[in-house]
Amino acid sequence: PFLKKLIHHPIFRSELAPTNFVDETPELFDLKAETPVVTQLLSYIANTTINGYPGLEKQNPVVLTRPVRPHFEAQVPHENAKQILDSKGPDAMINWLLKQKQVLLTDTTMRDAHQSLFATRMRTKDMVEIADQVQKGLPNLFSAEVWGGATFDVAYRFLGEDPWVRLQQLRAKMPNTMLQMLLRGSNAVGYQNYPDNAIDEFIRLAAKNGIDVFRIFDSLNWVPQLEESIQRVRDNGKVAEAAMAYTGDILDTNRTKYNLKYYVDLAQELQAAGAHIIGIKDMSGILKPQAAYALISELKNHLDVPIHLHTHDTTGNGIFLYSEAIRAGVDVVDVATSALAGTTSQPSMQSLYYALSNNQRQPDLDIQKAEKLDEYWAGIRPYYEGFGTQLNGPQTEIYRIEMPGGQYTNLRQQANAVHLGKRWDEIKEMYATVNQMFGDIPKVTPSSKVVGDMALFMVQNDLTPEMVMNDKGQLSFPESVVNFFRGDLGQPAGGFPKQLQKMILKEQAPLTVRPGALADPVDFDQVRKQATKVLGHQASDEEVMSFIMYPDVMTEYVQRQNEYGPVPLLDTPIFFQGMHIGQRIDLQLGRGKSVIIVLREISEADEAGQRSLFFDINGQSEEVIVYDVN
Ligand code: 3PY
Ligand code: ZN
Repeated sequence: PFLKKLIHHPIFRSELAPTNFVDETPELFDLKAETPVVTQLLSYIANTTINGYPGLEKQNPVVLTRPVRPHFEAQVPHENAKQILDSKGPDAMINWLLKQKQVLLTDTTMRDAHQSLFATRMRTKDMVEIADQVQKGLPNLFSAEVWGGATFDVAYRFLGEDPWVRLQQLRAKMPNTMLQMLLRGSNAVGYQNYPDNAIDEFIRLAAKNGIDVFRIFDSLNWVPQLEESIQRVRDNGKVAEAAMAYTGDILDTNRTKYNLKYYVDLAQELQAAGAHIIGIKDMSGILKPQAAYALISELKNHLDVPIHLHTHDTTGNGIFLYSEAIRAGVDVVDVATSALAGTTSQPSMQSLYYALSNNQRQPDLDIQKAEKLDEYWAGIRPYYEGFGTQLNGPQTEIYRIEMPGGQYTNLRQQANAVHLGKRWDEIKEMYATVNQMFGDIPKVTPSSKVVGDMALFMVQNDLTPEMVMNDKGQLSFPESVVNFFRGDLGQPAGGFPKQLQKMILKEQAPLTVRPGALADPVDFDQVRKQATKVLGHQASDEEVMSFIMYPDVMTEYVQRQNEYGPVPLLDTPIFFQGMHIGQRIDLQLGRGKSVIIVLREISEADEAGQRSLFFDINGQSEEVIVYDVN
């Protein structure tokens, strides 16, 4: 503790410590005065107060009060999807689902909604505080999508949180609801292919920590990339939902690559590969209502398994689309609570409920409870305003541009970062052009990133498709583009455009087989050794897995954690903004331990750019020194 106290002492940390600092600083020996955890958190708060949160425009902290949580009576145990899955297994649950007259709902509020509305920044604390009430208020949900996709790396990278802990906490609060995740097939929750033994271990751990339903997709709809995951999910006794990424327009007779037959054949292959459910993943919101009716009717005719439809409301027709899909017999649809619904997110749960009034498929939802829960989410939303999409309404050009809801904000941020914000309209058009150059591919993580990177690259360098095609080896293409053409993401339907592939790969030979089949298996023991060294304790299986997928992100995460302590304990406004002078917070450290922190004063910056922040910690004053980087 002495050493920890020493290295966290602000003066010692600021490198201004005189050589006799230890002798001259008796409070270092007063180990009871404060815990190192409080010192670490103070250092985080002080730094954020002065320097802001990366990626957020710095503004004076605004006081955002915590929204009131509704309080529902405990539910009597009753039959729902989770109860049947746990008591009788996946096949019985699927049979039950097929017999339901009502359409069932997946609530995406804690995953895709915030991924698509505010760059995946929702913090675990804001989820865990309401999770038990979500379960009590919405006991008939098919599932709650709470994990996977971009949430995994964003938790470590930007929120200083462990995504495994998020899953464990939600599982504990929602034992009677099926928890669902988005799994990128052989890319797991990363952006590249992993060896099969890594995928197997990832699925084992996700299942062990609480995932019931795995929605698995491949960004090129290449079935060999999905087979391993489907099988492993089955082996773990969980539900394998194989999703087809929807692209094109099945009713457009001028665009036949992705026609009705393409999807019916694909769905049948996935069913044969062991999928319990077929998902339709309309990640961009381009599935039109009549096309949905045709597609789902046809799938219902050809499949024995239920169909789960996912869309984004980017183009503004979400509820109409669902209405047609429900008329055609879709079994489950994805919705988000109203406060986090619409535009790039999913359609509103509450709106859909009313859209189906007097319809025999109206979901069994207690609308008043759903509306009460929504008040909580409406109170949470302003915490994340700074990460928003700046979209005020439907974007119908997306029907043509086919950009996923989750990518829209990200690519825009990327464009801003390279000073191309003003050329955003051009970038969107280029996105559609690049898709055609690449042979018309489904665009979803990570193939969407490849198309986005190329579009940015072309706009940035003022390139036309002709200039690219006539290149004499001068252009150095983005790495993701080269990897894609090498076959690192797998094989697209109809193959790669050969001439472009040759030009981009230059002398390299492309893969024609599944990358995972060639990759050396991961050596878990070796990764455990490295992870243990970085962590300073014996790495758990979950930590080993995270190091396999994100070695650099993990190393930085551990460093920040050592510096700033358990930042997930801080309320969200404090986490993103720091404190304002006079503010008082009651920090709950767990096990009934709480600390009252008051920020009294902030000094002007001295010549070295340092500012002192004067806090009261449970009535004792404490000074923290921070460099003002502004
Ligand atoms: C993800 O892979 O994160 C997605 O949400 C794809 O739509
Ligand atoms: Zn989505």
